[in-house]
Amino acid sequence: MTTKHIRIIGVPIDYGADRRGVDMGPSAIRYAGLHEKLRQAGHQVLDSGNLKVPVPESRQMKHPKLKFLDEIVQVNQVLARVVAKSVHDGEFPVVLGGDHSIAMGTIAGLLRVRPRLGMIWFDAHGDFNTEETTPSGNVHGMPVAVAAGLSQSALALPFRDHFLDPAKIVYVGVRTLDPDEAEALRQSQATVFSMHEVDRYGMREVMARAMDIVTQGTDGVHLSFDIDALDPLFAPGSGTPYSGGLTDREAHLALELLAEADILTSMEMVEVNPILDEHNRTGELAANLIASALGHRII
Ligand code: B3U
Ligand code: MN
Ligand code: MN
Repeated sequence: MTTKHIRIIGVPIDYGADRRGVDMGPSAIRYAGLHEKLRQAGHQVLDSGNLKVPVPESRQMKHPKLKFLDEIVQVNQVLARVVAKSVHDGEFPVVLGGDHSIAMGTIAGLLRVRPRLGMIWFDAHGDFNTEETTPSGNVHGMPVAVAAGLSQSALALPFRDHFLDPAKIVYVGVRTLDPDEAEALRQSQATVFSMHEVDRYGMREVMARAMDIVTQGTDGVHLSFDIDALDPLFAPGSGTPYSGGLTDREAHLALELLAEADILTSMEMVEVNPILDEHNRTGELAANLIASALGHRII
């Protein structure tokens, strides 16, 4: 794979999720040796540290249908600027979450430089709810709907200058959707490779089809990886575990195939929760998966 100038950006935020803990994700992934692994894979690595995020205990939750709206929008506006600058400078941003609400800022920043972006979204969930369909009010269940222009709320206001074309979005590993969220996804042009397709066709075929879609008429490919795409057996440190997920081997293969094709231009790793983890097992898995996506091979 081509040598990349990787820019690591930590976003220690957990306002988008119901459980505390994913704010410690960036530390857990760095502690697992991310920098060394990426340097071993032949890349240059620079780290911007973490964005400033206020502590939840110092804030009051105001909007029950969009919990911590103001804080989330504020952090994502900064993130969008940092990501856009990184891409503009020719770097490959690796954003470490944090909960999945940070994808709003990451994608908004990417779209400023790559308006025809394609995206692969690994997740147990669809994250395609809006303020109308959300059962929880948790914003980490909404970032794809915001990016695709479906949200009409204050959450989407700052990110309305560019939208991600739903036809350029591919999901992998989905296995739970809320009823209205599923209907919205059916109505959209996004492609969903649920666990059914992974089981039926195998990861190699699913990734071949996914890569075909996200490289058609696009000017970059973003990988957004929610660690709960993996089965909780392999990734216990995740706030919203759902059984029947990917094995560690399937996940590594998927990311190695992406590395081999060398089509990625940015990535993010989210929802690692060290409080629920076992001796940073999930943090290490997350670091190893990032390394796989960026060309790390044992031989
Ligand atoms: N769809 C549910 C659950 C959920 C979405 N993303 C996560 N959980 N991590 C919701 O709350 O929107
Ligand atoms: Mn998610
Ligand atoms: Mn998820």
